[in-house]
Amino acid sequence: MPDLLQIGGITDTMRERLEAAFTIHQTNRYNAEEITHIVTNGHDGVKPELMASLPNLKMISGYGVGYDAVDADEAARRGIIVTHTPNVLNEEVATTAVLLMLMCYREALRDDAHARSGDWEAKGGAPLTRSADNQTIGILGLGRIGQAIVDKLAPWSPTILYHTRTKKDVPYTYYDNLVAMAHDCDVLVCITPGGPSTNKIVNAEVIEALGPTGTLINVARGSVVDEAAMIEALSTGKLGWAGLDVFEAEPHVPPALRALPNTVLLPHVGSATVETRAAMGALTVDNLLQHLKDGTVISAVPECADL
Ligand code: A2R
Repeated sequence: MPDLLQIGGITDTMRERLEAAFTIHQTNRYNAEEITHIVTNGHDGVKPELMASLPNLKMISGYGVGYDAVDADEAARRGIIVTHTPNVLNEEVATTAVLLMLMCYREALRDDAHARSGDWEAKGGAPLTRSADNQTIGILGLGRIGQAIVDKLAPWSPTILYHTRTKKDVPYTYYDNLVAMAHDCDVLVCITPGGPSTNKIVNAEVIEALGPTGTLINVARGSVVDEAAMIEALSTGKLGWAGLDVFEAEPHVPPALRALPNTVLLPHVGSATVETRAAMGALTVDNLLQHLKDGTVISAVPECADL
């Protein structure tokens, strides 16, 4: 049986299906010459030195849509096919984005603490919050998930703005300038890929343009936002609220951020439901098994589409 290197965890269902077709090796014990396939995830990816050390690698199957932790250009150059799991997580990540936005607007954490602590009975009702209806929402990265977020927001009657590198054929207002869009919106939702082209694209200038009544939602990658600038702005009132599922050096969450009441912090759970993770696991394995069968895959990353 061909040899598969497993990086990070896999579910029991994935293991059962993979064991029927591959000999599975863990990262601490394998023969580099023998490895032809890798299964990994968006966080761990494949380190450049590891990829370079595997002369017979043919395919990398990633569990997750983001593949910034794999050098896909180098893989394509070597004829190694990289796959990911687009689409099957669109709705879940969109739900997470909407959840974070609603929790910021309606102060769900503060009010939960108010009810739970007994303060309601002892001190009276909670202060008013802000309505999430009729807001202007800027989407940074209007791809598969960005569009799902827009669709899921419809009941709150938003005005949608978006910023991408190329204008799309959509009925929303396009901004080629991110600072200008941040200035014009109430909520900025980050849902681009990670990697060098989006590194700290949400910088101090963008954050300050979003402003004291603005809300920053990040369900993309921690690298997309200048975290230090965001913390400074949230601490000094230059930015209103932040709802974050991703962090620059996750799982580390800076103590200064943890202490801020105007934030909602989630431990990178955008796609983390039983149903969606099962679908992602199935596609991750389907890609590997199809490659074994006929050399093709279901969902190659764009860099490897022509291999
Ligand atoms: O820039 P375009 O026209 O290629 O549009 C893509 C946009 N995008 C960017 N926007 C601004 N500046 C950039 N440097 C930049 N790079 C890419 O992000 C496109 O509208 C969107 C990505 O959409 P999809 O490729 O369909 O990705 P999907 O499935 O929505 O997932 C997005 C990311 C993943 O890579 C994970 O990191 C995260 O969501 O969970």
